[in-house]
Amino acid sequence: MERIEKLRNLMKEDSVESLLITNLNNIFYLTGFWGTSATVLVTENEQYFITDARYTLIARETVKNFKIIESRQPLVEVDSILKSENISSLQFEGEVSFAFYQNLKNTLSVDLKASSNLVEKLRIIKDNSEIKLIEKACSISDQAFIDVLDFIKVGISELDVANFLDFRMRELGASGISFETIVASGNRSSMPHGVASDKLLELGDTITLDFGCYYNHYVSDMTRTVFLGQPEDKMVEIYNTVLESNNTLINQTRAGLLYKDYDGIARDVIEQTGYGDYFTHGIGHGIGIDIHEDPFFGKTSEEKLQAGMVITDEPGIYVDDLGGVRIEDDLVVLDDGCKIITKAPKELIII
Ligand SMILES: [Mn+2]
Repeated sequence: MERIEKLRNLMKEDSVESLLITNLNNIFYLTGFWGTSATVLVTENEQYFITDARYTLIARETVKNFKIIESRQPLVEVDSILKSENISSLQFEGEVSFAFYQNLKNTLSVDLKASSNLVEKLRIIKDNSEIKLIEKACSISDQAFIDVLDFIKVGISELDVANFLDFRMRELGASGISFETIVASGNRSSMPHGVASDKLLELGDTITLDFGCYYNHYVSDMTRTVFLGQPEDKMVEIYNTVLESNNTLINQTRAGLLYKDYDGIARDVIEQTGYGDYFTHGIGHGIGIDIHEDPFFGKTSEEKLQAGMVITDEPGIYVDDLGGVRIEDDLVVLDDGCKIITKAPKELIII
């Protein structure tokens, strides 16, 4: 079924008379349009795509099955459509700014309804074409990781390493990086999200690399931790604990697993080794067009994994003044298990 028809079914279930979509990633998902100016309105019987003159030609080529309207005042167009279709209520997305909301209130005469994130609900389950793109993005990051191992050495900076990864991913076909590359070495590796700095790599450093790319608008997101020279025994213990946590979760991931158990399975492994207080973030998140998207795994959530979700498995242990380890894979949830789509090596690597 076409995405727009699935969306319309959700609208019916929720009694949403009309839906205004302004999030550009949601619009890309529904229409294939990529640009900075677009507004989508979905009513019971029709769907409208409003953009300005810069994008009209692109829209005519890309956006199929929508009525395309060229305008620099999309809400004025929305108002006239709602009036002509005798629509009395409109749902808009929850993330809009207060200024936009005021604009809605001032321009439209319909009841404004709170968002129920209907497009996000569709995006949570990936179809095969989406999974292929995410797999390709992952294969690019995998190769960049293999290649950066030959580049890392004492005396270069974290930024040098980040720049290498970023450029290498582009060379391998990525259109860009999916978030600011994290290279955290030595004591800085105890910062879960230490973005690359001008700190120089030293012998004995633990180095956490968290990075990803875009391929045809879909992301990869992976983390590996490597050691520059022989690590201390305690860091080896931490590494093996995180790896066991990551692998234990992979072995138990399948459709039907509760979100709270997705977090709990990985967390239990770390707690049993006594490092529970040092695993300070969530176990993972969905990926797709956004680097962080549904599902998110609350420690108490009774929701269940579904086949077709693409999620991260990223346990970590961070000890101040010592260092940190995180290992992150991307997984496709299947009915009877999961498929690991990040394939870069995870055994302890000493450079
Ligand atoms: Mn992640």
